[in-house]
Amino acid sequence: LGDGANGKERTLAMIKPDGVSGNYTEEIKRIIVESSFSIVREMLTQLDNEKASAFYDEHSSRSFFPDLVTYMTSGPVLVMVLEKRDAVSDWRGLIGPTDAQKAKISHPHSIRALCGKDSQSNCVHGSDSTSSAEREIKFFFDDVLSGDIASQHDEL
Ligand code: RTP
Ligand code: MG
Repeated sequence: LGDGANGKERTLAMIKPDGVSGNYTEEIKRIIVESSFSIVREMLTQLDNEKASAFYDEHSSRSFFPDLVTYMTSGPVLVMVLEKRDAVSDWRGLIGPTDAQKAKISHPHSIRALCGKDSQSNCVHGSDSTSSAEREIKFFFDDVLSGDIASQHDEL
């Protein structure tokens, strides 16, 4: 999941509910591919309260946490595993600062400047470190893996 033998790295990207419902998916994916990332996996999914809370567990004591969970469960999200050299920091650079209002001024070409609204509704997520990337990729994509193994066992 981390650095492969080819020197590439993986990160977890997500188009949040406002990005999906605002029809930014195709434009964001075009930016991703033009920026030399490969999309290794992708999944459109609806987060429930439990899953959104677990994903953002590091923020559970923050005052904005209940609003964050409401926002993240307000519609489907598109989660993607992106791969390239320095994928974690390059994707964070592409999305821009957390507050989309600030992004529009300081990083006008960033994705959050393109489709975000404010400090909460910022249309995309990116892992903030290689260890977060590993946790977040497993968070979404190990279910699929263990499900596959379980169904193989069922057939035996
Ligand atoms: P993300 O994890 O989604 O990529 O965002 P980030 O690293 O740029 O920012 P982080 O501090 O991890 O915050 C996670 C998400 O919580 C919402 N938030 N709302 N109302 C507020 O003041 C506030 N602050 C943060 C945002 O959706 C932010 O992306
Ligand atoms: Mg974060």
